[in-house]
Amino acid sequence: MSKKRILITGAAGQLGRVLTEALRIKYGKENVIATDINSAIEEFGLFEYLDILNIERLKTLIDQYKITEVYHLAAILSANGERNPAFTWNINLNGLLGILNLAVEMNLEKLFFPSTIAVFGNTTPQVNTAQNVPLLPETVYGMSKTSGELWCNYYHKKHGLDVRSIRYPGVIGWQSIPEGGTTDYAVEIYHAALKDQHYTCFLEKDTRLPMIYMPDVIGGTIDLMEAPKESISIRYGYNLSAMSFTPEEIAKSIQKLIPEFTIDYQPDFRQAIAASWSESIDDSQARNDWNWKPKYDLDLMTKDMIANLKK
Ligand code: AKB
Repeated sequence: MSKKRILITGAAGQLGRVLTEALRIKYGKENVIATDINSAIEEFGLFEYLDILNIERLKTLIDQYKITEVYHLAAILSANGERNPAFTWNINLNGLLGILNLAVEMNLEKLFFPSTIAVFGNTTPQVNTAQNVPLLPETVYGMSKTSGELWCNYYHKKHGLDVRSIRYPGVIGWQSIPEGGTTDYAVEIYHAALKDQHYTCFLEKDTRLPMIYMPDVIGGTIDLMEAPKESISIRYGYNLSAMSFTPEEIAKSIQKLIPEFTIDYQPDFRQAIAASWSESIDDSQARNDWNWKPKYDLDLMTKDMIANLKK
């Protein structure tokens, strides 16, 4: 096996920034190349401008840096996706197809594809959603990720590609404010609690969604990528679960530390998106296959978020 050299697409995004740093700590700064169309992260280490639809450029970078693994994070999320469906489909699905082809052509050792709870839809059982359920997503983002999962599975079966994937819940972290997602409220709320002691939520107070704290996402993603090939039984997206809560419950968790914090609710178009997703997830397959186990629950996360944001 050749030396591990990683390329990350979408590295300037909410997850990309933190994952890039974690991979650099684990595998060495010189072995992790961050790419994005946003150059905000170029000061932190090896960075290359990359539009993921420019496959020739990606091919050059893989060749130049002798890349062995790609984490393909670049994507347009659920809420922004609804504003421009055709563009979203092009970035999310054609971007992935280009990378899947290159991965086979250039003999990449591994590919990571982030999927999402947005693959679930109104026909999916919403409580303790099992791994294999009807998928009829309501958003173009969900459609692109559902199709992406199928393509990953196909490339594994047809070409033996070692592609691995997780259906991420809403990701919460203090490092940046996410853009264009439906679960973004659960990050915005902490910033607002510290700045204004008030937050106006764009979801209804009782909308329960699966969520996960950043250290668990990073740990889980790296654990999946490090797991022995034989233990990976799913080549589309692994269900992953850490916690589930409503806007009212996260507000109460914040009030334990900031008693003056208040919240009100002005649901917008994102409410219908959230209502089509699962409330909670059965992730027993991930737990059995590669020992997935989250460390953070809601109150532990709130404590850590507030402590870090105060810094
Ligand atoms: C979004 O809200 O669109 C994302 C997701 C759940 O994939 N955070």
